[in-house]
Amino acid sequence: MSRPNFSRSNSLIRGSGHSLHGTKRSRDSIFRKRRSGGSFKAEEAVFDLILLRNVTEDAVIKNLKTLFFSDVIYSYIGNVVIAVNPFKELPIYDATYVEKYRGRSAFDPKLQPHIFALADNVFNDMKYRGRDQVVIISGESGAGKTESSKKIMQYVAAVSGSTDKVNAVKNKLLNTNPVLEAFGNAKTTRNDNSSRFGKYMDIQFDFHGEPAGGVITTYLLEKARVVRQGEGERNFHIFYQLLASDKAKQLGLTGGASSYRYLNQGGAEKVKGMSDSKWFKDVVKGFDYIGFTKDEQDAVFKAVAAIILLGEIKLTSKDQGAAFQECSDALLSLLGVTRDQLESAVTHNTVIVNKQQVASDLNVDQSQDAIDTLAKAMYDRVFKWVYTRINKSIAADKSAIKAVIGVLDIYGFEIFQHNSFEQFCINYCNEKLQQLFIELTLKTEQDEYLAEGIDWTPVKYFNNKIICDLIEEKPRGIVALLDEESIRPGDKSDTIWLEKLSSTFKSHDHFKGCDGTNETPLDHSRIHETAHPKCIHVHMQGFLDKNTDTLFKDLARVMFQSGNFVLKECFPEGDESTWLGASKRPPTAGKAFVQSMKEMIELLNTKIPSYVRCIKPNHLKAAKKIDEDLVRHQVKYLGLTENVRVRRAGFCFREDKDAFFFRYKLLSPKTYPTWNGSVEDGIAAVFEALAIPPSAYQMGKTKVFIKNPPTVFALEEERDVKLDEIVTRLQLAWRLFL
Ligand code: AOV
Ligand code: MG
Repeated sequence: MSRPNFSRSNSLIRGSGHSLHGTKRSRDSIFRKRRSGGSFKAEEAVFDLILLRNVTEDAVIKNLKTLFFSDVIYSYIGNVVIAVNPFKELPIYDATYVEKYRGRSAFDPKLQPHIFALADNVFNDMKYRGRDQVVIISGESGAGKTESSKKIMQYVAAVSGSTDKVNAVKNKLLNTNPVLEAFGNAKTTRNDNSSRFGKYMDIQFDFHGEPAGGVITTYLLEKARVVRQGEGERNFHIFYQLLASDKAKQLGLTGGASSYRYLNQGGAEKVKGMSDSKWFKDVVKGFDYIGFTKDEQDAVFKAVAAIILLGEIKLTSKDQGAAFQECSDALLSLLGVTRDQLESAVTHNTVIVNKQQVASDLNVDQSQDAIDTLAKAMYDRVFKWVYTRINKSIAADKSAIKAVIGVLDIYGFEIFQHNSFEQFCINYCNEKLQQLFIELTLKTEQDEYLAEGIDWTPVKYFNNKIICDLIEEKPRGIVALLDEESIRPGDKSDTIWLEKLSSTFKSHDHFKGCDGTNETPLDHSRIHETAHPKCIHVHMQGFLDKNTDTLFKDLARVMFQSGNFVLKECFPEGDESTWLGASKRPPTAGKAFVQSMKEMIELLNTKIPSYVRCIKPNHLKAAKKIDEDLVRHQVKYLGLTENVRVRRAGFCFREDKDAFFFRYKLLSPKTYPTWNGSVEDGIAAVFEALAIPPSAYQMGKTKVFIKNPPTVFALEEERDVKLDEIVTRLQLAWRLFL
């Protein structure tokens, strides 16, 4: 008799009582040891944390650790996959592993936990039930989200069709990764390949369940990095890749990365184990596959090179304002503008007063700021242009799409020495996802109990809504107050805004305003985020500028005048003929980000969610090393122990009545070998035979729900014993017969 085909909703049993080796013998001995209260031993690690005998934080960590040191980096909490970053290549992603997990029942308990199991489950549910899916990947910076998202794409590509047409689509989709990572990722102190943008990608499937295309949505690129990098960090990869390529010289880039101001501030121009020149070739190959023309590629690379050279402009003061002291011809040629056009653009600020253009001079410092602003705006918009162009090439016709698998790979929680507007947004994004996780995990449970007519008392859990509200609430959240100050007429200053924050939230549990002490200096505030045991110091200075994010008209104009068609397309507001018309104030960066998060959550809510929770084992990026405090901290804020408890407080196991009875009917002499009664009565007889009290289970409309794992252990154990007896009896009968 084969194991029942555990469906997605009853997958809580997955890995049930299995040791690392998953054999019957070791399983039995584990149960017995457990029953006799034996201490936690290495070989007792479970694949599904729901099956831990005592759900404590220590037990969760020990279990993760035990598995990790046996190179089992994945485990489950029900249908949630936990992934501990191994920081080394493991031979568990090749074709044989794809075959191992392909088409197996969801999270087959005979197989080690794997992200492929989740991918297979998601793929099949999309293919055979036509339901839109989304895999939500979370965890802190460097925990393995981006790698996980690629494994999912790799699996889906491997198990879907292989006609020429489908292969062409798959090639395009897979090639978006090197391109987007080159433009949107950078080395930070936390991660050598850190995503500096949020990414949501829908893989679209046709009516045969084959990949037909995709659509990428991105969230707030950390553009400040273009002009400033912290110690040990780099600018976006593409800058270094371009410099390491044959193209560099043709574009007038004659120096190495360390000679350019926009690229050398972190003093980490090379990344260990990363070949910039090889990656550049992959970017070009990716562009080719996706369908970028050579002209488009050239225009994009010219824009990237121009940004590097913008950083080399030297200014000098002239009369009341500023002028160029040095500006390379190469830069002018890349931008396709004259020296006068560029000089005038970065040294003036034009405003419209009474339908007239009024230009004022900028001094050297202001002009330098204008150059930096231009560099950031160019990069941000070129990035947008690239992914929009990718979408044009990969998106399938709507009428051809049956269902999608979405993959969300955002930037993880991050806390640096200096946390500015970018970290504020990134951490808020993670708070939103954490909130969604809590809500959806509970909601799914509740919905099923409700649908099945099961009695149950909702379980209390920490809801981080209070932190999200602190940031997003209208009219008195941090972002609303920031906006109020940003658009208020008259002189603005961060100080006024900071004072407003301090007084508004003076008794808020998760906020501490500046008080001039060492703990909270004058330009700081502290926000107690979910991911941090203490408050995060947020350097609020500069928030107003970053929020308003104004681009002087002169800068937009010079870009619109550019001979580089990509840049021209990126700055439509530079068209002077539109300046006198009614102009709407663009939304502030903060408001736009809150809105984009709202839309993201709405989008995720329309799909069947699956979760990957990534854990970073150490900050050294080292293999075979677990920093227990660090892991404990993540287990805490990801709410893993809570998650296990919630699942167990409900019903740890559920199974269709027919399948359940088929599996366990041999446990009662009343129901085995023959039974003519109803399935419900038969199931009751099985429970009775094992002296399992009615309080231990409930009969839903279509499924049996079991409260606690020991009941499932008992059923499985008894079943193994009965099977042994049956086999022994058959062997005996066979011998007698001979
Ligand atoms: P992240 O996406 O979670 O961080 P990544 O997915 O970029 O983190 O992982 C960081 C690094 O860890 C990778 O570059 C790999 O070297 C290693 N790694 C992660 N997962 C695996 C795996 N399954 N097998 C082998 N190595 C792995 V961030 O984008 O910074 O939030 O913002
Ligand atoms: Mg990432």
